[in-house]
Amino acid sequence: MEDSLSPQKITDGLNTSLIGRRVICYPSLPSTQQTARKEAAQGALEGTVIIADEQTAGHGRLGRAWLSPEGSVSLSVVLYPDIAGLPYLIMIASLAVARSIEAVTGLDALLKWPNDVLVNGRKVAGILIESSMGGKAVDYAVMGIGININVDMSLFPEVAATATSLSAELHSSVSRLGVVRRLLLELDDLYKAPRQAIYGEWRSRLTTLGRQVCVVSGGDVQYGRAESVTADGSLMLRLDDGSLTMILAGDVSLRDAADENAAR
Ligand code: BT5
Repeated sequence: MEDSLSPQKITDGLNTSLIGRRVICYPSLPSTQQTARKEAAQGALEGTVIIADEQTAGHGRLGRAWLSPEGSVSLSVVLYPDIAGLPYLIMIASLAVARSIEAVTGLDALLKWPNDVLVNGRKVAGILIESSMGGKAVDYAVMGIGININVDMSLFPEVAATATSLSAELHSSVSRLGVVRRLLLELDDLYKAPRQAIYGEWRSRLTTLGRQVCVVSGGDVQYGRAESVTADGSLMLRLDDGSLTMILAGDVSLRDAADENAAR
């Protein structure tokens, strides 16, 4: 029997200072991002969390679809960071997801730059940071997190080869409530942590560094070695001609160069 989520069950005894001060649960939404953005535009309390049991129009970057069937968790958090804090949101979200997966399931979670969380080499969670700017200040940011928990991703041909879920990796069902509660705790902890520490932990968990990768941006493909990441979250790619180029997270896909060559 699928464990149900409610604001009361999620927040009961949860000692967070900011994240989850208000939690709103929906059985189904087009996208929690959309609802959270609306809340933020109306000045919602910082740390407000919008959660849906399923999304009918979940999305990733560049308008890509994000599958969020029943058994997954989709949530968005309303935040009002300063502008210097924006690049850290992707790091905070990724680390919080990885730490929560490890704490609740014991599975190892690795990060693939810029925004994937992997278990045994497959994508188990995705993160989307959206923000609204008013001149040089941040009006609001919305941190979206989708985690495949008790879902059979092999039923979805478009991602069957690359996606997994916690239940598939663990061979048993996982408490969605447990994952959500732990996630809010980790987010609360990381949102207050020194930025240098966040950057250091994020970098150390990136499975991407040192690998030959292929960066796809629009129709453009670049091959190189993922050398490092900067504190603003950009990837430094050493191209085959020896030059170093900086790649911003927003508009690229990253693939293993070996897989890409095999597919050609
Ligand atoms: C992401 O985008 O990975 C960000 C996903 C963010 C989803 C959350 S859920 C809560 C909030 N509400 C939303 O509407 N969105 C956020 P991107 O890097 O663009 O990756 C998208 C790609 O991941 C797709 O093109 C598929 O290949 C793959 N994909 C789609 N659904 C998946 C799933 N459930 N599990 C694993 N891979 C998936």
